[in-house]
Amino acid sequence: MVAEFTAWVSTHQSRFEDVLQRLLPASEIAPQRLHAAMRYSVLEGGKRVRPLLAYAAGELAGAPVERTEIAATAVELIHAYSLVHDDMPCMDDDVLRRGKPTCHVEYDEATALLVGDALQSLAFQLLSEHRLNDDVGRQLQMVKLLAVASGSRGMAGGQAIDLASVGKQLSLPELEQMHIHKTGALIRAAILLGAYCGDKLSEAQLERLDHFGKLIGLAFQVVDDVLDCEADTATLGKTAGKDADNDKPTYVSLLGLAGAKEMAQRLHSESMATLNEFGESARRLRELADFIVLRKF
Ligand code: GRG
Repeated sequence: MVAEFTAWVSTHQSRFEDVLQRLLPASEIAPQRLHAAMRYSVLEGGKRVRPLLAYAAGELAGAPVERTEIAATAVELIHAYSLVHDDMPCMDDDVLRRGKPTCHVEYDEATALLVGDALQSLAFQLLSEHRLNDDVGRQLQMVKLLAVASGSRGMAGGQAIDLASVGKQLSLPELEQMHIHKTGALIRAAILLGAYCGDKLSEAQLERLDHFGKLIGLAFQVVDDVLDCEADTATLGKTAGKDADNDKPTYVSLLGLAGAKEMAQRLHSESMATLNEFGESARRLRELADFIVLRKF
């Protein structure tokens, strides 16, 4: 990574951590145990890829950073809720997440369920109580966008397909549909929500940005599948090799390791092409796309 990009990432990650600290309910406030578990599940962990994408898209769209980071927080809270629920015994049944015991292990199952519920509600509370765009219609559109991206036609729907596909052989288009929803929808939403906090982009440019989000969201998942095979548990901070153990269809099981890596490269190139017209102003998005494809964790 270029030193200047690394500095941008650290600055924004640390700024974002402060935002999360501030916006999450304090653990001294009742109900203390639930608030402590929410903070445990969100703070001090994770790459913060979605918030970084939102910051970068916000910069491209000329958005005030104070607005972008509220949208970024909403997306990250939905992401954190999905991880907490995904790790529960009724879903993936995992004990390790972000290098720590999963929420239901550290607390209990009922608390983990409530943590996910409360994080999801907080995400929408933030999107509706902070001014994110001077145009109220645009702001309403943002609320709907996150609702659709995380609901049955987005992430939760993708998870339902995932659960139903265990032990089955999916075709490439079926696998793609699953991941466009399960992983891609939220990544795509992070980029658009960041951009919607600004006013500099035309509708055609927003559409191109959305297409970038779709491609890089899928690339993220392909790389995730590769890492699940190649990386170790300590590096990932979550249990490696789970997909094969659970007999889940993945890009690696369908295309082989080399084929999956090739696909990630192809999606990366296609995503870069969508940014051509933005020139230098899309540099951060390009760098984040590189990171997504080259990451080792
Ligand atoms: C429970 C409704 C519901 C949905 C769960 C996102 C998801 C759907 C499940 C998570 C399981 C998983 C491994 C998904 C694949 C890709 C993914 C979202 C990985 C985790 O995201 P990262 O790598 O995690 O950005 P960090 O910890 O860095 O934030």
